[in-house]
Amino acid sequence: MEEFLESLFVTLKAILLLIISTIRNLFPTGWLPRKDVRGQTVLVTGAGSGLGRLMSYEFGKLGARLVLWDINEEGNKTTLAELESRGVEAKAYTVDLSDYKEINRTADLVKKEVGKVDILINNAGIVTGKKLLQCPDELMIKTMAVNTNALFFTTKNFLPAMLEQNKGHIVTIASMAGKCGVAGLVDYCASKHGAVGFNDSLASELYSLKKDVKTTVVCPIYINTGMFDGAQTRWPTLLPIMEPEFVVDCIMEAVLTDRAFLALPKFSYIFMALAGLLPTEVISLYGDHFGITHSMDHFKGRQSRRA
Ligand SMILES: NC(=O)c1ccc[n+]([C@@H]2O[C@H](COP(=O)([O-])OP(=O)(O)OC[C@H]3O[C@@H](n4cnc5c(N)ncnc54)[C@H](O)[C@@H]3O)[C@@H](O)[C@H]2O)c1
Ligand SMILES: *[C@@H]1O[C@H](CO)[C@@H](O)[C@H](O)[C@H]1NC(C)=O
Ligand SMILES: *[C@@H]1O[C@H](CO)[C@@H](O)[C@H](O)[C@H]1NC(C)=O
Ligand SMILES: CC(=O)N[C@H]1CO[C@H](CO)[C@@H](O)[C@@H]1O
Repeated sequence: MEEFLESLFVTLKAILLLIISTIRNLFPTGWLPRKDVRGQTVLVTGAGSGLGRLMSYEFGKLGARLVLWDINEEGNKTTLAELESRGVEAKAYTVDLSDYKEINRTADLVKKEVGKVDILINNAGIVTGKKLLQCPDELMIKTMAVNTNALFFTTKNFLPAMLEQNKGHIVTIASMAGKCGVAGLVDYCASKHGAVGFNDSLASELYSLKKDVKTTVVCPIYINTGMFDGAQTRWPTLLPIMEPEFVVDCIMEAVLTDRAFLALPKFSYIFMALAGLLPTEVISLYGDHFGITHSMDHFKGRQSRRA
């Protein structure tokens, strides 16, 4: 009897949560209250370009203090100069995220010079864009180091203070490549699946610790930042190459409303639901049909720096 009642109670609670999260996922969420980040410290990796730079600007507008990490010194300077011209408090560090010792050294510097971090945004990422047999060993190892392993070490450094104050947020910019496989993206997909797995386990650990540290994982398809130049889909109306400003708006909304998972565009939710049900042959058929299988055939990658 006790077992039955307890299961019934959990099921009712589950149904309620399901309704809430469906509403959050499928409807515009502009009405949800957003958290206040004024005076909070936000660390963004890969802040010297693309999404990282735009997210830094957005957090700056909201009154946060920024810590910018990038391997690219020039990019770091541009983001920093722009923030400073807007009167935002910011500090930039040059760091190679593929070197975990360097992550530790830089994290120690940040703790000394800036203090604790309230929101950690693991955003930096790289892509090789070559098929398995053409992909140089060193580049594959580097992809895993930057896109997956770095998550361990940045988080290990900044999570303890969050746990201590029972408040904080770890954001992981993964990709839809963390939810499916694409020809020409072997190392990238493996690394982004790693990032998604990292998010899930971390969230589970935080849940079991009953700590109020939030996690958000973001899984977009192609974005027009330059990183994936040359990649294309067959029907851009259904699967568009998204503009970075749009993606960053959605990410800001997700982070500020403590949403655990964001997939972009919305069509991706349907894809994921179907992918969980359909056999591989059917998925491959549709992958071909929508041009996903060949989306990397004309990949050029970053040729020039763009915001
Ligand atoms: N552009 C897309 O189509 C797309 C799609 C889905 C997910 N994403 C993900 O979004 C994130 C941001 O991508 P973006 O499009 O803004 O790319 P981007 O190339 O514009 O920015 C990535 C930044 O990371 C930095 N970086 C690279 N290696 C580094 C290292 N070893 N150490 C420190 N910094 C390093 C780069 O210098 C660059 O400033 C990445 O994780 C990417 O995988 C991008
Ligand atoms: C890096 O820092 C983390 C967190 O403080 C620590 O657990 C880890 O042992 C450090 N690794 C190295 C090589 O210093
Ligand atoms: C990330 O973790 C949260 C919490 O467990 C989960 O709700 C979310 O679905 C996870 N994201 C992905 C992409 O699996
Ligand atoms: C060390 C490094 O490259 N980071 C630089 C980022 O830009 C600022 C401002 O120009 C420099 O002071 C940092 O040294």
